[in-house]
Amino acid sequence: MGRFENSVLLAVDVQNDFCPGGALAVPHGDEILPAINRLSPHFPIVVATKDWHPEGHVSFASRHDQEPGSTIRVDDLDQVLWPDHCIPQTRGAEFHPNFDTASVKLILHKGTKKDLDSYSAFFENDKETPTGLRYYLEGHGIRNVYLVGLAKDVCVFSSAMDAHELGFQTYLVTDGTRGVDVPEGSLKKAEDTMRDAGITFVTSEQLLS
Ligand code: VGL
Ligand code: ZN
Repeated sequence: MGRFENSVLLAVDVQNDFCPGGALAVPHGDEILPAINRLSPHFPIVVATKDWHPEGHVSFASRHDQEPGSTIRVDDLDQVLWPDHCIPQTRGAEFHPNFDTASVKLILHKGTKKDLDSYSAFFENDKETPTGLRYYLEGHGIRNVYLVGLAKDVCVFSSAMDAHELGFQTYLVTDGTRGVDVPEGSLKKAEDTMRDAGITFVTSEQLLS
């Protein structure tokens, strides 16, 4: 009966492309690894996601002859455009080499459809198509979701909001995540939205003391 009984550590997109030197680098993104590696052995289940996009993906600015950072409408959805990133079989799509994956039970690939993006680990960006993670977690009796990973204001944010809305007790581990803040202002907005929704912000030290 550990203290993280009925809890999952959800490590979102801890991939080279989101770390310094990567295609879509999150400032200081690699600084989250010590906290994640300290936490993961304490959890009965660790799930890690990978952003996993085919070439020519709808989220790539290059596909639309636009600059990264701009936003366009695609199929009635706002789509932020990014540099090409997380293409299977590239180094950028691999987990960061310092991510200790020994405790990872499930690796979930998301954003695999060429014409539909997926920020959240639970639903694709149409907010309808499930990834199946909800049923996996419910099948394991999980009630609490602790989030770490990248980026705080994009995929971690969407995953946290969905976890909360699906009825999981949801925690954001603040030293286990960093934001990209594209477009500018999105980091503060995401933090405020998560806090206002009732998501609990904790540090890894609080969790382990
Ligand atoms: C992400 C932008 C585009 C993320 C994924 O993992 O936060 N951000 N694709
Ligand atoms: Zn992506």
